[in-house]
Amino acid sequence: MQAATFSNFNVIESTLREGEQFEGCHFSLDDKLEIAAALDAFGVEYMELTTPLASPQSEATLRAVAGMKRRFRLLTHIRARMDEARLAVDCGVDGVDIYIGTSAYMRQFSHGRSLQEIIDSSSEIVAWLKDQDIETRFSTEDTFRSNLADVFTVYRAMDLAGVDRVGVADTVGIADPLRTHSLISSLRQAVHCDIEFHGHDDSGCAVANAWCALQAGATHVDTTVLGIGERNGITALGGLVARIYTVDPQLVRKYDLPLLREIEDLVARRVGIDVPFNTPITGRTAFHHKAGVHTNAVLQNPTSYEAIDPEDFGIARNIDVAHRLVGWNAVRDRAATLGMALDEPELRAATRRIKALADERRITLADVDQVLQDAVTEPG
Ligand code: HCA
Ligand code: CU
Repeated sequence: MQAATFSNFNVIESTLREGEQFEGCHFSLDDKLEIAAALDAFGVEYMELTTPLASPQSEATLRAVAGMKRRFRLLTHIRARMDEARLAVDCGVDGVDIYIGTSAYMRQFSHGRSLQEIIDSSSEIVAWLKDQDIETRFSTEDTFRSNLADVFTVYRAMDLAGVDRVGVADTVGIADPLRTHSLISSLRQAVHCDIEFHGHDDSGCAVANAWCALQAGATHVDTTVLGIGERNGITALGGLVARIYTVDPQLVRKYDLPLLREIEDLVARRVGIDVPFNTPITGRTAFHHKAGVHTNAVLQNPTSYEAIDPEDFGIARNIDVAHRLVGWNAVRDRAATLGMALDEPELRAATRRIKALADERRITLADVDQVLQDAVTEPG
């Protein structure tokens, strides 16, 4: 097993902030409380909620979650503005995630502030928040399209100003694992505080990038359930858990793993989507074994074709026997499940019959069972 270069990591679950930015998402206050409670039971270390300035419901939610019995630390996501920081603290958060764009795009088309202005106003806010005993994070939106010398100047200044974490954001999903590893490794040398990674999935690298960030020294990763967020979203909680599990299952045992599926189903229902078939761990086909060579090996030892033990997540594997690729070992297993005593020649003959039928038409498990039944009643 590959050794992890880290022994612990923190999830900042942003389904109620980044996830709220997902197309068609319209969480009611009750939905948000239900999702927060589910993620608390799962064991995420942090939850990040939409800024209370966004709307009255956003503020009411933040106050309600702040008052909830919970284990996670509550964060909200604010711009570098004192009025927003004051409101956040008044709502009862444990910490704030401050973000500001440092790329030329953001400086020109968004807030229009210079680097020195960014540093000065943010340092003032951080100093005030520290006085209130509030955990602070400062991130640079669109980090990978920013001038890295500029970004590092800001990170160093914020580290000196006393932030608990600096955040790297791949806002448009252009980073790849090597670039992520390299940037976070350099940042690890440049600051003393913790490092957070937030990555979008536009080019399909969000989980891989988050993993590389952790290996390079990041301490916190932003996730959402099923990866929902702006456009096609960010690092998925389940995807990250799967990635880390394959390195060392102990690293994710701090979470209540069998709850993952329930939480994904809940969020999928609330935002009106299906859980995609190829979702790691919980996707409908994640533990579906089909080809004869595979099923034969899996029936003897599941790890031969499984990187993850589905039982750890309360999920059952599926050995598919109703198709032309079926092997006689899988047919024997099915016969045993049905309590039918057939010898090897009978099982091999039944397998040939199943393959022939499957070549004629799409067959089901009932067809397989019928072939086996016939083999029992008409031996030879
Ligand atoms: C956005 C902001 C953000 C912020 C990430 C962060 C991004 O919604 O545009 O605070 O680190 O992707 O840059 O989600
Ligand atoms: Cu984002």
